[in-house]
Amino acid sequence: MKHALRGAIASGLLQILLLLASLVSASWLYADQGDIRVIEVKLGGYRFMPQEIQLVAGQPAILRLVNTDSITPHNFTMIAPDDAADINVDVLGGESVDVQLKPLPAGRYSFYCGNKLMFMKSHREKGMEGALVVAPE
Ligand SMILES: [Cu+2]
Repeated sequence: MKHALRGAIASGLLQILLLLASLVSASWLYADQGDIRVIEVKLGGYRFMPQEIQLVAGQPAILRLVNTDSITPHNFTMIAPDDAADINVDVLGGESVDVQLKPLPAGRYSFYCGNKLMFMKSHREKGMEGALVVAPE
């Protein structure tokens, strides 16, 4: 009886371990297949770092927006030729947000922080702007 119970617990544990192992290997496979470049952009001190982001037309990319200020909320706004590719994302202090970039035609696209406190200069006026430079394929 005791042995049977122990056996049942052991096989239950084994099943859980196998399930975990399959989940882990599935996520590894996924990471292997995804060939998406992740570009980290820091938002802090009224600056973007880097201020210029280089891309190649048609290559998928993810922008990882990291707000390095602990309290000040920032924002990433970019107007694209195609409205569907526009970006307008808020990033709270200390947080980070991933944005999937839609494919863009070659060109230079300005981006900026759209935040502004009443009676104060906008973050953009304080220098919080940059450019996404998309090279032809
Ligand atoms: Cu800002």
